[in-house]
Amino acid sequence: MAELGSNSPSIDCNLLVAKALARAGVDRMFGVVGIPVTSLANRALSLGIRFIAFHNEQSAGYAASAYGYLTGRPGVLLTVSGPGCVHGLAGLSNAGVNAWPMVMISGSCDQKDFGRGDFQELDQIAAVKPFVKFSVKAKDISEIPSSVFSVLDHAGSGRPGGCYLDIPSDVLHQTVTESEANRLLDEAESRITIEPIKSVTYDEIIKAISLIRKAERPLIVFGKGAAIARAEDELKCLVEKTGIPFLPTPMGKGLLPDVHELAATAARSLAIGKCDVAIVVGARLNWLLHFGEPPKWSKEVKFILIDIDEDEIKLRKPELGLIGDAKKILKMLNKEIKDDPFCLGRSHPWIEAITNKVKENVSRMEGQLAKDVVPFNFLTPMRIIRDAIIGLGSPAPVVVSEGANTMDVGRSVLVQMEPRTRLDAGTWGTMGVGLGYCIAAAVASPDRLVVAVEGDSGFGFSAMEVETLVRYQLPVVVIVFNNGGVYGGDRRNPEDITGPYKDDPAPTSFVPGAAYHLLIEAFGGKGYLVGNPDELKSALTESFSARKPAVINVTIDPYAGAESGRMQHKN
Ligand SMILES: Cc1ncc(C[n+]2csc(CCOP(=O)(O)OP(=O)(O)O)c2C)c(N)n1
Ligand SMILES: *[C@@H]1O[C@H](CO)[C@@H](O)[C@H](O)[C@H]1NC(C)=O
Ligand SMILES: CC(=O)N[C@H]1CO[C@H](CO)[C@@H](O)[C@@H]1O
Ligand SMILES: [Mg+2]
Repeated sequence: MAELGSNSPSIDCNLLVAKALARAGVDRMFGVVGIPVTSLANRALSLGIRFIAFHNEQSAGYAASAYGYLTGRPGVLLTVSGPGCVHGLAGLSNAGVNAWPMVMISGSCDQKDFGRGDFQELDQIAAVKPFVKFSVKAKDISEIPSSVFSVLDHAGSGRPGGCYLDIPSDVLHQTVTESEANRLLDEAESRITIEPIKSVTYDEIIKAISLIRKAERPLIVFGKGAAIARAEDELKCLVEKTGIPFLPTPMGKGLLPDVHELAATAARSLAIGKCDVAIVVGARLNWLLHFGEPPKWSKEVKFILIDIDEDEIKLRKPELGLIGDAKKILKMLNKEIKDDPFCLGRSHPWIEAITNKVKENVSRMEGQLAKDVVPFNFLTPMRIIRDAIIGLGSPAPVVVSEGANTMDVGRSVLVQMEPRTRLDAGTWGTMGVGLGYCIAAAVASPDRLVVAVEGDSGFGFSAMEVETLVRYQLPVVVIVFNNGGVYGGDRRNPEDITGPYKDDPAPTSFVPGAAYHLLIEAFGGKGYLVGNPDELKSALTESFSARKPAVINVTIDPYAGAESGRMQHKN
């Protein structure tokens, strides 16, 4: 409250939140405005924080999580109370499960009316609980600066994840004198809350090196934890010093170029099935890596796990766990290896086996890719897209991908040359991340084009955000693999379908021939409809050089793929 006679003018809480965010280094926000957060968005804008306004908090939340991943600093989502907060949980949970730094800020109902059925009333602190590392409610304007700094600190420290800040609408309406605001901001800024990251000991490094030296068939595996630690230079150094082949997880792709001579991606089954020591950097031994267990992995394999999270090490019980920042640990390893050089070399039987397998797989794949199949299967258009992307050179575009067949085929065919240039359905296999990720990537890396390769079902989850692309004129080209539904056409045996609704469309089917390219034209973007190689090539050439929002609707044979993509055993 501005005191009578005080010569310090007062500022409102919206401005104080914006000031705290700006001081803490926040430069972008994603969200949907409404009661009680519209002024907050405008205050942030006026302080130089770009506010990207979405249609749905779910997409905005996915954008905030990916922005956190791409920049290494928490992405911020702003939502209204009640349903806005609930929609935002999608992004918050996505941040948690992928270990990306993100903060959701939601307005909430008036504190004195809580429990009486106030407008958009929800116990938001309880709602976010399963999805966050840390949450705080600012019960008074004086708590704003410290709350803002602490949610951001928690989101980014240790294993990154989602955090939540709740600001009741009555607090948003409070004011404070400018001098008091500055005092609170200074105090919050000076309070260091980040817990120091543990560092590994020299003995642990020596133990790791001795395990690696004794290995006959070593393998380096890395994931998006290594990507967020920006460990690419250290990984390159380790791989090249030791001559050990490497296998990235889907989003680890690009930390080292896919075309590197020690890339074992095309010999994945052999590499994980036969390796005796696996150095796993910033990747969890979860379902994506078959839990590190037989039959995919050998019974004898010894894991050296490098992870920021002690709990991850406790859970997996590796031969050796190195807890800490991947970049720092790899630096230490590389330093000791330098004084003690060893390198497998190309004629080492393990390297030869991997290299031969890679050649075999690649030439089989290239044989299939070389054919022009029309109506399109998945491979022909994917090859054309791959070549168009390679043709762009550096800086490479960010590739966003979701879908079942479309994402699986894209992961094998598209080539990643630079770190953090692939965003896909991630640890949860989440559909609906597409447009949010596109927008985050365009905003995080303005020099890069963004190319999304999406199944028609995957695309549909967030398709309305094509308007957001047009509104902000973002350089995003969305390519929709249109096979008429989830996994494509109706594959059911007609005899199995009975009952009063047997004539309904299959649960996997969408309207055949959906004109997705017209969707973006409704907002003034550019749409293309393509059904053969020449049409696709010309649409890619034109849209890649225009660097304007576009949707390319690619007609795919509805029976080209497989149900559940590569996860049929689980469906
Ligand atoms: C949030 C969410 N809902 C549902 C699913 C189940 N699901 C897996 S893939 C998929 C869509 C596959 O169809 P499409 O994107 O068209 O890819 P296609 O196989 O046809 O190329 C769905 C709905 C999911 N993974 N995530
Ligand atoms: C062949 O290569 C692709 C990627 O290029 C990979 O996904 C697949 O697992 C490889 N096959 C084997 C048997 O390793
Ligand atoms: C409007 C239009 O021509 N839509 C096409 C989009 O893709 C579908 C399905 O693959 C085609 O059948 C349609 O003709
Ligand atoms: Mg589909």
